[in-house]
Amino acid sequence: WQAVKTGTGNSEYSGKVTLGTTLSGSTYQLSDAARGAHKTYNLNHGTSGKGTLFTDADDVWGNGVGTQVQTAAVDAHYGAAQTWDFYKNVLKRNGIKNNGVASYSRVHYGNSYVNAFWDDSCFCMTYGDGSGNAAPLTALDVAGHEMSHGLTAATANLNYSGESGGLNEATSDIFGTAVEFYSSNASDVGDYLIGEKININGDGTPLRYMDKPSKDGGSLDAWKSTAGNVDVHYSSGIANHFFYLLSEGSGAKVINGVSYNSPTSNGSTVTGIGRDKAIQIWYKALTTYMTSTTNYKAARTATLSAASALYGGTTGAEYKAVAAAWSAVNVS
Ligand code: ASN
Ligand code: ZN
Ligand code: CA
Repeated sequence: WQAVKTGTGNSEYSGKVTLGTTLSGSTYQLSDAARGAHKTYNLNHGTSGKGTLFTDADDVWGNGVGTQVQTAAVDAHYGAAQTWDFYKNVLKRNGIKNNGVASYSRVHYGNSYVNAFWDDSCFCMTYGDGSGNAAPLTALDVAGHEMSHGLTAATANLNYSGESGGLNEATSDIFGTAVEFYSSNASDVGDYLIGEKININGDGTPLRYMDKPSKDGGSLDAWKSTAGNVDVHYSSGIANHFFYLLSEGSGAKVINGVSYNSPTSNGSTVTGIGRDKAIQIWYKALTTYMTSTTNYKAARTATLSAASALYGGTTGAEYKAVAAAWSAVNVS
């Protein structure tokens, strides 16, 4: 027999969390019945197959240290749950495919693997242990980012190269960030930084910055004619910057203790409409107006159509803000 349970997790990045678990006989499993039965598996340093479903005797998981075997699983399982809840409660979407079916997560991929990824062929997320195995790539914004590659594949299916690839990457950064804000986790408060918890650069700096993407040394702040030729994790900067400007506006701002200073490429001043509306506009554009070949120019049109449909037509403040934010990143 099986029973739906709520376990306790000691995560590395999100403090003490509750986990959806299943009691099977006398053993607890990391299987979240309330969220499509999403499960988390241990690859135990392998690089193929599903691995082994995490089990536990007392339903208390991990010790908060990344090198402890269950801890990465706690963060990954929690991140998938928060993303599921964000889709359900904010996007009104029942899982990645809107059919109630969950993906699954695999942790401890390979050895000292400093990355995480979505694979559409297994419909699953995979996380490396990071350098020295102490900093698994399992933080909330990373989990939301990877799971949202599944969402993009199930909807607009933006090709993962050229400008559409940058839009694909930005969609994952936008929703990963939205998940971080949504979860209101006291140990991992919302910000417009990507990967600020995983110390991927070894010096405490984040992987990416949405207010001024070029701060990472490679990402584009604004569109230029060669945008389709740069790595998709750099051309994403244009849409990440658009999303920041649309949400928060240009110039200096402090949010949850983090200082931002977002420039515009055309000298304009952009006034934000708030993150909640910006999220709805991006989601409607992704699911209704974007296709696999959407480029930056078409993304402008798609988000304008979404703003018009959601918020009072082409004369509304939201429509005008979308136009202004794209113009501020040189997309016209
Ligand atoms: N973490 C990366 C991503 O999700 C992995 C990759 O580039 N394949 O985009
Ligand atoms: Zn990605
Ligand atoms: Ca973040």
